[in-house]
Amino acid sequence: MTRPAPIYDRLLAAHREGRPQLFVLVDPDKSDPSDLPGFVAEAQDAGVDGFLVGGSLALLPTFEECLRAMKVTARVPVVIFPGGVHQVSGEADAILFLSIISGRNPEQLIGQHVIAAPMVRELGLEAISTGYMIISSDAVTSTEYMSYSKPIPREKAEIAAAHALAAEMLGMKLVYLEAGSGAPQSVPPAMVRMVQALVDVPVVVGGGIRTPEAAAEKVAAGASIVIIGNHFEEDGNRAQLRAFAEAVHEGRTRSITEL
Ligand code: 1GP
Repeated sequence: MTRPAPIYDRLLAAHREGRPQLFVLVDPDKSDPSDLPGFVAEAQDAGVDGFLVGGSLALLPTFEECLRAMKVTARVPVVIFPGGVHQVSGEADAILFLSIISGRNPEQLIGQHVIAAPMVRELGLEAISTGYMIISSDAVTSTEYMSYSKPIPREKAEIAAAHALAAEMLGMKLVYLEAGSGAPQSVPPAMVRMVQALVDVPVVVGGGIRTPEAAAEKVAAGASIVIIGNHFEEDGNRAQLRAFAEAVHEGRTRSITEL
């Protein structure tokens, strides 16, 4: 039986229609739940297309509280970006069912998923199967350290492309290129370009993106969804939400040489 997948259908429609999306990552450890309804309203008014919620650690027991707070004002999808099975909740619209395919750690490839799957089904949560690849940066990121997963070297675009192809052949619905939260270097556009040229599923790119130009560069290279986390954790940067949304939405129409 095919289960309804409204959030994935929405992402896929945007991908097929050439409408790149900006998603903002909310880390519950760095967020005050009372601030979230206002932040969500501000971000979506600025053109943000959706939110991811999660993080590698859970220092505070506020995960579900954050989800509930976001749903007060959210008109766009609120999707769990799980750091582990402790971040499964029926309060979200969907969950990225992430398999860290760049690594060879069986727990991150299938083990945690076996534990989470019955819970996800019971909660009626839409699971979006995602081939998640960690791409090396200049620093060891939390994602890499916490997952015991080796990253793909950033200059080896063809290795990332082969992983993406395998993920699609295995039936995964998204391919996610992750430089790591706060990474000093984001995913190279040449890698995004090679990956998206090989697969039909939407390509998600995140980690270390700090300027509208960098976001537009990922889209011009073929990213369908760009994720920004750290940058908007500083209140002073929120005024840039609209500039980022516009850069992503218009990124396809620009040539990379203009950036
Ligand atoms: C999501 O981990 C990223 O893919 C977010 O990275 O916090 O560096 O934007 P930043």
